[in-house]
Amino acid sequence: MATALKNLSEYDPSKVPSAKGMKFGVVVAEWNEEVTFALRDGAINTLIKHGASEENIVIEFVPGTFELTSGAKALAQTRYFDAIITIGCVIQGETRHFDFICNGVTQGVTQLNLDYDIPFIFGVLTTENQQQALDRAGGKHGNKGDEAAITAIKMVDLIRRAQ
Ligand code: DLZ
Repeated sequence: MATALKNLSEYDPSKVPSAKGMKFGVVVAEWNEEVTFALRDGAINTLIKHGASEENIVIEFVPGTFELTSGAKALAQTRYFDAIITIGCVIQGETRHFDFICNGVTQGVTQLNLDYDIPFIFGVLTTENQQQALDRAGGKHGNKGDEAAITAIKMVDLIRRAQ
């Protein structure tokens, strides 16, 4: 379903396992911080709402979405976290930078999911303009940070059950 038709903050709480005791790394891009900080807040509030404790959530910042891969990798190498959430926002401009950054972070996060035995969650908005991003950062389409947090909890639970 296209996000224009979906509210990113709507989910069935009965299908969300407890996040008690889970440890999360959250890597946040500083580019478009009006959007990414709102995504970060959504993710953290949702993790806590489902039982994670504040001391088990570590937040780190990177300059832009392109750096999310190396930031997430640095956190993964500590072997401390059960999941790492990447948060960024790429707004389509007039240059091809948009495609390069989107391709780079998508491939980077995908590769991390293959290289490590923890999930890396893609909390990255890729939009045509800032309004579309704000609509998905706590606006009329909900908050992609909430969706990223729920995905992280579900993936940690799945991996634990599969072991
Ligand atoms: C350079 C750039 C541009 C044009 N646009 C964005 C953007 O919309 N969102 C974002 O997170 N970062 C952007 N960046 C910065 C790159 O992600 C990166 O930080 C720089 O290219 C340095 O590697």
